[in-house]
Amino acid sequence: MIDLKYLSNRYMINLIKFNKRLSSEQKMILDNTKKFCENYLKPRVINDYKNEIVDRQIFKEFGNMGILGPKIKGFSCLGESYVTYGLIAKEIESIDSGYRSMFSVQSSLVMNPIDKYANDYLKNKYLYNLASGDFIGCFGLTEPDAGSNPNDMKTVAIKEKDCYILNGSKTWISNSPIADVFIIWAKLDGKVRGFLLDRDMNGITTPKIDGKLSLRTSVTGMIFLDNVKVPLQNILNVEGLKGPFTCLNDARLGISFGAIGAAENCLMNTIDYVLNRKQFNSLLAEKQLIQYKLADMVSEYNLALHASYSVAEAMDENDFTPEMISFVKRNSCQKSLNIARTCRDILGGNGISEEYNIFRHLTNLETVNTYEGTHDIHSLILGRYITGKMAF
Ligand code: TGC
Ligand code: FAD
Repeated sequence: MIDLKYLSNRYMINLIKFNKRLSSEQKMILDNTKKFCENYLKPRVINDYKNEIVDRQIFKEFGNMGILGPKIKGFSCLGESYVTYGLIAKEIESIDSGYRSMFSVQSSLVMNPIDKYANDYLKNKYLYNLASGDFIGCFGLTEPDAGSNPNDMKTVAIKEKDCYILNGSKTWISNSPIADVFIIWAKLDGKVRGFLLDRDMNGITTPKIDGKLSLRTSVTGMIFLDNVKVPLQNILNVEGLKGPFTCLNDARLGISFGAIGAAENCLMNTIDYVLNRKQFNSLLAEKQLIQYKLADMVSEYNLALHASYSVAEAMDENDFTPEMISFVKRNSCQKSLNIARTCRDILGGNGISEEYNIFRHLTNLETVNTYEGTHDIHSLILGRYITGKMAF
């Protein structure tokens, strides 16, 4: 019997339901993901966040469920659609954005470029172990002096007779301190190229970035590359910025669903709260101002979810443009941040307590709004699409 609870919540926040459009296979995957999130991630999240605990076992559990690299065909992966990928991300991020980061970096930014651009030897060597969660991967694009403009990267690769030599540094890299596999973007003869590095190679150091007040369940670090010798076969078969950006297209779609998951959790907790909290002799749920805010938030939640769903469908049909993805990444992050802020306000003092989860989602969403292209960078991508003029 298929449990459809993941789409029909206790409170009626899903105004337009799309469960009829999902296959029974998709419903089963999502139902299992929801159960895993409730039973495994939810009980640990407050402690993980408070103490910045990042547990490799979480990757293994994702692997046991079979959800890592869900778009990839073969290599023990699901071979599922973008819609399924997005809905899995939404479920995970309804618990915490950091857990979704672990899932999406591994899936979209590490397994995906290996599947798309690596040779068979590398695919066989790494994809099974990444799918099972035995290996953890990271994606090194951002540098200390090249964030929004990765084309300005300083990391270089030089070709020698029997290897490439890589030098440079990357910063703000999810998973880098615990990674076994590194997808590194570097310039070779002035052109951006991707390289697969292994923890065993000499010259790689990956210090953790301390003092993060957001995304504390996911570890972030730097990567220093000091004359790292990389075998010739470890170069990816793609040239230019379209290499990293074709991977980022998938990851940004995941974020557009994930952020809505965080907003959904804030909304559910807030509705629960106003149905129990009395002020001035009646429930907060009976106040017109509260209902007005709920109506606004539920509208934005539904609009964002359906826009993301439509873009995922377009990607499944291979009939999309990157601007569609910028539109939903930007919209979902901004609207979810606004929802989290309003929910925090509705809970009054309790809104800042860890017990209600909302403040944690709010601080996480500040990161989600920034990484994989900031809100304003996506505005400029859309502005270029609308006017044909570059304003970067
Ligand atoms: P531009 O001239 O626009 O493009 C250069 C080449 O790249 C191609 N391209 C794309 N291809 C596919 N999909 C996309 N979305 C693409 N965007 C660009 C383009 O077609 C062109 O190809 P070709 O063959 O003609 O050379 O490049 P630009 O230098 O003007 O860049 C513009 C800009 C600002 C849009 C770009 O730099 C950008 O998006 N910057 C944002 C940086 C960013 O998103 N960084 C992400 C780092 S990774 C990360 O944050 C992971 S967090 C993960 C987690 O923990 O969950
Ligand atoms: P900057 O580029 O310096 O931007 C600062 C501000 O200036 C922003 O508001 C931006 O919108 C604005 N701005 C920039 N250019 C313009 C312009 N032309 N016009 C107007 N305004 C502009 N990167 C990876 O490669 N891999 C990862 O795994 C990864 N994980 C991350 C995890 C976390 C927790 C965080 C916080 C970041 C992560 N990043 C990762 C890096 C992330 O992608 C960058 O932080 C992001 O792209 C922005 O770059 P920046 O921080 O250098 O900001």
